[in-house]
Amino acid sequence: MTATNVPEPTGDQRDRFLTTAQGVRLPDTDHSLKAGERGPSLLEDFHLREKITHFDHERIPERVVHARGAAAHGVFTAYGSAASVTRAHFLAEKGRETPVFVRFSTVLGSRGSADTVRDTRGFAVKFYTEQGNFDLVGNNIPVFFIQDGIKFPDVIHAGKPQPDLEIPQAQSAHDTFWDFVSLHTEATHHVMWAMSDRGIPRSYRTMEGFGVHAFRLVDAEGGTALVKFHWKPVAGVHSLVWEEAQIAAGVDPDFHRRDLAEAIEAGAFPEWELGIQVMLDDGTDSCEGIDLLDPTKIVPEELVPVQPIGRLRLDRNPTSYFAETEQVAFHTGNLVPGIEVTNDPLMQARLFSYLDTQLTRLGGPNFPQLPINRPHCPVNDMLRDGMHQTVVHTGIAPYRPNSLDGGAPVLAGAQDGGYVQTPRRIEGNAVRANPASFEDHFSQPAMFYRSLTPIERAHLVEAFTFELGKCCVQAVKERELAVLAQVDAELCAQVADGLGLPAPTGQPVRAVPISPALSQVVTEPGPVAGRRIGVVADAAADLSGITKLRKAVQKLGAEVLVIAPAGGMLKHGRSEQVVERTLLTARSIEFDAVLVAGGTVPTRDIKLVLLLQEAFRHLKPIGTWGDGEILLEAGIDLDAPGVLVAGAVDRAFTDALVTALGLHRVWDRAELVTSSAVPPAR
Ligand code: HDE
Repeated sequence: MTATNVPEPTGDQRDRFLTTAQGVRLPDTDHSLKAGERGPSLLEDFHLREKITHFDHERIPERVVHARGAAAHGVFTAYGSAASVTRAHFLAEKGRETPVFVRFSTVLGSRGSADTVRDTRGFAVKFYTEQGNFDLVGNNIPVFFIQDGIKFPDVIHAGKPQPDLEIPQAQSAHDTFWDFVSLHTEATHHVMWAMSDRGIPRSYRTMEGFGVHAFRLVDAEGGTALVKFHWKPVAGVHSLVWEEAQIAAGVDPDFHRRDLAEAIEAGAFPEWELGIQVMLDDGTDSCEGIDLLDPTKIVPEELVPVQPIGRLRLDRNPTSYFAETEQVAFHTGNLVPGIEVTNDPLMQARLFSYLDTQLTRLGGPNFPQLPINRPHCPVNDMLRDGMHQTVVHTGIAPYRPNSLDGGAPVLAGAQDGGYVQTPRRIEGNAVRANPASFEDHFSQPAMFYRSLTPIERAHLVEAFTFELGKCCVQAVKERELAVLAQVDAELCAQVADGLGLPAPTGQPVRAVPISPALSQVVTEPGPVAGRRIGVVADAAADLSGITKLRKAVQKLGAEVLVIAPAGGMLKHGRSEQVVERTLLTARSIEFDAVLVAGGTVPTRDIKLVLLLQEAFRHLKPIGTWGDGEILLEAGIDLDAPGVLVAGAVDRAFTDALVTALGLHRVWDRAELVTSSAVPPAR
């Protein structure tokens, strides 16, 4: 019951009677009230007017950035290892479980845009802690385009579709974006990440997340440390290849959204470890010469290791996209005792923006009362009235001090869990200026490029060449080449080659330390939980072999999906298989590996050829048991790396498959299929 003593609406569409919003039961919702069967509609039809009026206002403004998103509920469990640096209960208390809601997003596209475009991804986590909500509103890229929040409208206006025709949608491959970033060279580091494989993640489940800014953590004794937050996916860090991303944008624009929901549905709960890099808070706001207030810089993990402090698990899909994923309102200013901000000028502007944006997006100041935004601890503010106020407050003195409500509510000092800011000395002249330490825009981009493996560098070169190749203004291309010439001569030369332009000579960064943690290519196989293996079969195929394979990989959390020429069931002897996909409904992008079941009758069906050839080009494990004839027919070289051929589904076959899946891609095949030259290893 609420304070007005009426039942809370259940919102359950399965309740028995259809009613109006006023609770009046309805006998008919299919015909408007008319003056006679063939007559005009009557204005007095309150049901018609209510239904249409509400429909007219069903949409709310989409987010100005990060409009396209997908979310899930979960739980965060603290390891307790953060107790030495923070008094925040949800991080410090070993084993404490905190409910969370996590929303992933792209930045540039509209709400209906495709998931797999090349872009930065948002990674926003709302922790409903017992001390109030803490929001870690991060990205999958650890640096940002700008050093000062006042430039945010500029970079976003440049990246969004161009204002004359509103194209291209959800793309940075156009003149205005490259015009801006080539002039605004502090963007270079972020651009390098976006052009790398990080710009096209395989799945939200295989993305790292970063808090980007340095935060100040405060321990129980008031001691402080500067930290950077990292989310490390348990499934490993993996990306799509560019052609897959492009195919998915057309074939399945919901690729990431579907993947997240289906993994949770299947019980393969996505998990991340939360880690922190802990740096001394010695008054310099820097670490080994790296300015911690500059959000275009990282602190290499080799310099300051990431220490794990807890684990996030997503285990429940939203039940209402609108009520939860759309209405959730993150705010960088949602902080709890033990977590404070720094002077990073990007972070400072964000502290204003996130509250402000909700006023128009969610229609007024009471959005924290929406169920998805409500803290899971008692709230007793003195905020009153406003549009969509849903709390019926009691008491008569919403002010302090008061005597009429007995002086309540009282204030909480630090000992009572109050958010008491650590005193921080701030002085200086009011200036519009950056510190000199913000001026180096090229060393870390060079470190990033040179820390990648040859195939990752080839992908990055191809991405730059693609994006600049989509620009029409010659001067823009030339200016970006001049920027790349300041980073790395090889990178600049290769992109210039692809564009058919001369490579300018700049002053490329000389020696930089390499950070192997920046590469995604793994040499040891990782977990395969949540991976999908497509198995092509027909009625003549060895169906019991499929069952064997399924049993072997299911133990590890991977899934087998049977693909056949037509839907229904496959039957062979006493074996049966349900057809989960047909050659018409399946596309290679859905699978991490594609196999052909032994005995399947060779066919030249172009859809099968395409399926196998795409999987081959996208460096996925491919295989068959039996004579391999069907792969040969599709033009697959049986001796190429990552092509598994065996007599039957046995232990050696499934082991080889699991190892190949665990390495994510058959990198050794890259040289056979990549369109741009793979630069030599350094
Ligand atoms: Fe955001 N950002 N941002 N941002 N941001 C928004 O807030 C903004 C920045 C990030 O799933 C908006 O509620 C400014 C950095 C994510 O709901 C808005 C600046 C990082 C999300 C906004 C930044 C982010 C947002 C749009 C520069 C990574 C999606 C709707 C000072 C660390 C959250 C909304 C969700 C959303 C403003 C820079 C991440 C307009 C002014 C840096 C993940 O308030």
